[in-house]
Amino acid sequence: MHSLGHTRSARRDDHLLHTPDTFVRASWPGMINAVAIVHVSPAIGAAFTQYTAELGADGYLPATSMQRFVYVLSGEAQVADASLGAGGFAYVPSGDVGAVRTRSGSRVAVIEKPYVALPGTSAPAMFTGHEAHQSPQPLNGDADLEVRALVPADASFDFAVNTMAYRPGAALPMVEVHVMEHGLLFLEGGGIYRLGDAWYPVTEGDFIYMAPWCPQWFGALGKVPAKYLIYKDWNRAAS
Ligand code: UGY
Ligand code: MN
Repeated sequence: MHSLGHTRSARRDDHLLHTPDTFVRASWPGMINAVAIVHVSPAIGAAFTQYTAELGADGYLPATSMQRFVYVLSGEAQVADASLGAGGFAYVPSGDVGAVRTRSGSRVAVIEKPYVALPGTSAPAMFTGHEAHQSPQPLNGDADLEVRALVPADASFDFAVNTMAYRPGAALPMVEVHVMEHGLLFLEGGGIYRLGDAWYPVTEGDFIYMAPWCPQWFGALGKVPAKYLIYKDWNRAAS
């Protein structure tokens, strides 16, 4: 049905809510049977890029010169010699073999960022994993809010990617205001997200960008758990 000009998408100085009804798909040079929805990039002032790539049969997303994190949302995908199903993920360092291939089709969340070296440590190597195999940690002792770290707690990494799962009724214990920026993709369920001075109903498929110091809070609503994938810059001094 026609939207009659209405959408939940909203762009403010310190945040962006990007809902599926407003997604615009484009194919870039080098992509084969694939399109991307860019959710956030340096064009909005972010220090990273995040997009959803939708690959059809025999689809292909070329490698990039930046470090890349790939999370499979659905279907199957290959990164280097690793085969990933839904919930699988891969980290590929800068300038490495980060192309994504699929035989039968796949939807993948992709995060890219120029690597910031840390003197005394060497850049991380490629690794893969599966979200379900990462051990859940309660946030501040709250068993209703589980965090799974998908990137190792190792200072050589300059970003973190976590999933956060909220049982119905669970909420962040405080309004956070911090220097790190976030890219957030809703995987399941929904609730109310506070961003800046606005409160938004949010649900599966929505994307949120939070700029540095964007006030943020979330409470899960409904009968099923809410889960999101969240990126933040990490392990480097603010400068
Ligand atoms: O890691 C975080 O900063 C996380 N707690 N933020 C969020 O969920 N909005
Ligand atoms: Mn936060």
